[in-house]
Amino acid sequence: MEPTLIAVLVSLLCLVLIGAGIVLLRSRAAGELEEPPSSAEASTAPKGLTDRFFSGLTRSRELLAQSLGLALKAGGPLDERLERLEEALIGADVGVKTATALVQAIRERARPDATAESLRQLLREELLAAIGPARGLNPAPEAGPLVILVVGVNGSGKTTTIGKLAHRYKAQGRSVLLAAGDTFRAGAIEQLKIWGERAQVPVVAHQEGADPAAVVFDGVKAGQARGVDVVICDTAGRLQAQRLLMDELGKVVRVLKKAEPSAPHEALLVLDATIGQNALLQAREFQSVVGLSGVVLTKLDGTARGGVVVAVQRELGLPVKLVGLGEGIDDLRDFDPVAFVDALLGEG
Ligand SMILES: Nc1nc2c(ncn2[C@@H]2O[C@H](COP(=O)(O)OP(=O)(O)OP(=O)(O)O)[C@@H](O)[C@H]2O)c(=O)[nH]1
Ligand SMILES: [Mg+2]
Repeated sequence: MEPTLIAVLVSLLCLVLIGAGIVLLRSRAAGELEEPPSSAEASTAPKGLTDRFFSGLTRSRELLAQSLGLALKAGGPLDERLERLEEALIGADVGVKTATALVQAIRERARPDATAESLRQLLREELLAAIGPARGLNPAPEAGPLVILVVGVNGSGKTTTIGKLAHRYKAQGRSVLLAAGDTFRAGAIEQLKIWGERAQVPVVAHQEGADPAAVVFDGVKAGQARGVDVVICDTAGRLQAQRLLMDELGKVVRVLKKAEPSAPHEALLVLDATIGQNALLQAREFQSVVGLSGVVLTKLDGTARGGVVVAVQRELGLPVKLVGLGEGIDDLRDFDPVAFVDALLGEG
């Protein structure tokens, strides 16, 4: 065979091989694009805050909607309609005292022939007045770190909230330090350290069984020494009836004040939104021992009994400052009274 012919055949062969390669690569790429997204990707789709309030409060809203619809729409004397409204509010975990006060306020403003819509509007206004304006977390003091103490009964979501809060402050460019004040429950220190890693913030911890007051003292001192912006102190879950543990919490606060007299600048009670009226009892006891500055309402994404928010704010004067809408690090939001009331009344 002529050498030129061989050269032509070899070049032809190369061209065919290159062409086949390109076709193969293209079809692979197309195949990859056509693959469905993995479940992990699918589950990270963002969801609007109002939507999440709305779905979190489904149970409360449904309870309220059934009886509220009846109470508002049915004919008959205004007094009878308002009585039914009061029952509906109690059924939605608003609490007897608060329901009575709300209905009394509506009675004073409603016309005898009030339409269902005007009663609903009055209820919306009175609920918003009872809850009060949105209240964010307290600002940092003039000098030294903002010290946040987190308390509540077992499993209410304290440690998870601390992890989320640390992440939020970090995202705002603030430096954070966590103090592992739950030395009581096995595994609690490790759990906080895991949240510290996730949020990429340091954790000050002693051994299990150590004095929690000493841990938070060291946490605040370390925060001051390192020039940290925010120190968040975890504490062990305790029932409000456990006297010894409640006394221990009193000591934690006294010792915190030795480290920094103006601390804690924020004392947050973490309440599980699924427990309803029991939240009021808890709040009262913790309030008397700690002097709370606000409430974090967790698990509002579950089968929440959200009406209790109104009672906590009105009867204890404690603002709900934050809400937990899931177990993830981003699932913490400022409490928005308007979104909340509209979700409760079904106006999402
Ligand atoms: N769905 C949902 N689950 C939450 C939320 N916050 C916390 N949890 C879950 O509630 C459980 C208890 O949370 P923790 O943060 O350990 O509660 P804790 O108050 O620190 O508990 P103790 O330290 O044992 O008193 C965990 O399974 C959390 O994932 C929330 O907003 N929504
Ligand atoms: Mg905990």
